[in-house]
Amino acid sequence: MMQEKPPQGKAVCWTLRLWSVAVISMLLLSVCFIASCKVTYQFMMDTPNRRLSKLHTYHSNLTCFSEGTMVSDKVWSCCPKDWKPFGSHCYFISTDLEASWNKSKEKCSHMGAHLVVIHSQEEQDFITGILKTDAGYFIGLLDAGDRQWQWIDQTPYKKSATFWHKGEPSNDYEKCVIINHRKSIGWGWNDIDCSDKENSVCQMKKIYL
Ligand code: MMA
Repeated sequence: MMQEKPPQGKAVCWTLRLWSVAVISMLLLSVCFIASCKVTYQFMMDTPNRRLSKLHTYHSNLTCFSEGTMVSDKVWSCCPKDWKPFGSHCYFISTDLEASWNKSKEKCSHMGAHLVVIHSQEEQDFITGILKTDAGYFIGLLDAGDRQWQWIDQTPYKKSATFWHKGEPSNDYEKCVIINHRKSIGWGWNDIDCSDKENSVCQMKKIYL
């Protein structure tokens, strides 16, 4: 006659099973944790390099600057040769061929950049400091319809950080924006026809090494 296992044996069996599940779960979690650390590390190490090699297809020369005052927090930031560094960005004044807003936008993106986006008085002053007073320069600001101004990089348009000339924006059909200099008034923005041919300013993030 078969003898039934004592209930104690059953309990031991269940405890063993539970422990196995716990250990396997812990092992799986550890593997996931190590894998995610590895992916994060590779992403952090790789991002500047990937950007660098992508930018290398447009720009054969970079100029790098050492930033930071302490030896411990010194980093190198780079801009393509002939681009001007300011804050965390590089700027390029495109004057070779005056072009429509769309063409100007394309020219910037062919250099891994976008039309300039201006968010502060300091940035506005830096940019106007490197422009000629007798020309107009497209910036990355566009009327998306009904005078809804939109920056090309999708950052919010803040009215408090705009530099319109007095009386501008002026005409509903003028949907693109230039920076220009008005005699005895100074620098400011003017909305114009997007098909007008103008110079432009491109901007990209600095490359940190
Ligand atoms: C031009 C054109 C407009 C601007 C006015 C200002 C005549 O139109 O640049 O965009 O508002 O000048 O006088």
